[in-house]
Amino acid sequence: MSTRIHHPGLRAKVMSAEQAAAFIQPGTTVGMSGFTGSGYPKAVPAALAERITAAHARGEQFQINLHTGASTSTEMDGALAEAGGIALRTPFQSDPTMRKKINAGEIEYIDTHLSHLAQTVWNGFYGPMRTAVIEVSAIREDGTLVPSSSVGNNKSWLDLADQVILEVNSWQSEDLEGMHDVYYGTALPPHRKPVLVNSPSDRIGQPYFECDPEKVVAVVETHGPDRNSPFKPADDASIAIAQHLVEFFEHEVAQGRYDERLLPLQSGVGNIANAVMAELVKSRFTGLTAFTEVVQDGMLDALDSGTLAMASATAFSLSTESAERFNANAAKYRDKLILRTQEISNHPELVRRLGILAMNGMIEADLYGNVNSTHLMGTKMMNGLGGSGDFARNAFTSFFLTPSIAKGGDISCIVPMVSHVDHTEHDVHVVVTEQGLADLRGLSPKQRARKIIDTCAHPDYRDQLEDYYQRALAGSGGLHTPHLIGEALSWHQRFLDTGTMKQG
Ligand code: 0RQ
Repeated sequence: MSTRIHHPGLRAKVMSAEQAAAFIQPGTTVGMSGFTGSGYPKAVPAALAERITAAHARGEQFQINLHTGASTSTEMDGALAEAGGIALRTPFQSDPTMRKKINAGEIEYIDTHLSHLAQTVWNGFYGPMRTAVIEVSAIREDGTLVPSSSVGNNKSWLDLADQVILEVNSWQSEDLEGMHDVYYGTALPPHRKPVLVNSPSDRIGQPYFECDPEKVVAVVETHGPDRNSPFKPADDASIAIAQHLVEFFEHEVAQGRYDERLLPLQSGVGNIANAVMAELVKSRFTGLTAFTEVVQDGMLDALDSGTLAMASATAFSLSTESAERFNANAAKYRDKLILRTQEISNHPELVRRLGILAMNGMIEADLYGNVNSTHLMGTKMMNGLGGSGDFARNAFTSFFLTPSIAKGGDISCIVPMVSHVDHTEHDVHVVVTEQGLADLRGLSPKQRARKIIDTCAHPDYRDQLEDYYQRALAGSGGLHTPHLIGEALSWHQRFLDTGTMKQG
């Protein structure tokens, strides 16, 4: 038995994943750990998926509603979706099987701001939470829990659930202990108090989760890695986008709007986010901070080089190589990393106070700067908006980043009208593609359109956009935000009909 379970009463509850999964009942709501592929339970979801499959084979109904922090992995979201075990999923996923089932109408999916989910569950909108299944890296003698590689919504799920299943994962570094900051000061209105984080490095909570040992029905020992997506070298478009950003940072420093250490950075997940950190490492900037959701490979590199002095987040999302590097050196990062609950890592009050530079990926933007982060051709869910909205609305500067084209050039990521809106023009300050950076601050809608066409659109689509815009100026009902309403979504329809947005 693992030496990581120090509480005798909880040690007595160690059992197999199959035995633990038997506590989960059909039709109930389960809160599991997991955020961008880290800190999700490694064994119980698979055992539950098997149990569900067996129940379905006997002709019995068995589905659960599943809440997490954010995305998990094939072993969890993938296995449960494959088994047909999910009725409702929230707040974020990025699993191919689950995505397929959501888009086939088989799973109800509620795409919600990541900082909002805990309070909506506390408020009862999702009904009672029967079970929490939470990965931790150790159980202390007094029954408090050392979180693992993500904190996410675990504090709320542990508090809210009637019964708790713990997975103790010995793959997670023991040196994670001390890195977390679990805040117990959140309350519902009218009892809310200011959240007193005045700098990304401020600690306001405690390093452990509280959990009544009486509520724990099972403890499962595991030794399994996080999702650890393979490292992809940055492509040319990502590098160009990152270079535009670093140039812009220099410009803002020269204007006196950012100081030499810029402002705390938030950066989304993926290739572009890694490329931005890589360009910053090459730049003259040093001693920066991050107040973000996720620590990716690029941030770890930036911490190593001194480009970043510290980072506050709620989770890791590392490649296999970087996860190994982190696990071998975790103690070294303890005073440079803080992992908080996602209510706090993404807190609008803190994003506004700290003056965050928020950089997020997108699917498409339109002429006026409205942004679609989630829906392909307006109807197919990709992942979810995740934390992008938590940050964009309150950021000091809100950047949205994308290559100017997708699918080998058959899709323009700059379109007349976005086919779904996640971030309105009011929350989008700067749009960046590999073609250039459009600073939209202080511009009217028509000035924004001019800037976006000239700066961000791919040359293959620039004339087509210009043609639409000129005809909208001539034929629009109103000239505040000119549009040809019957034609505004025709680019998407053309792609669906012919496989390309290009006019014949
Ligand atoms: O599909 O792989 O089938 O070709 O969309 O596109 O270029 O690989 O982009 O991995 O950077 O993801 C917005 C999805 C971008 C991501 C999004 C197709 C394209 C490809 C992916 P294929 P790329 P990325 C912090 C903040 C929301 C959550 C967020 C995201 C696939 O950034 O999920 O910001 N953001 N969280 O071909 C149709 C277009 C398209 C398109 C690209 N215009 N139309 N398809 N694609 N543009 C993290 C968290 O909150 C957890």
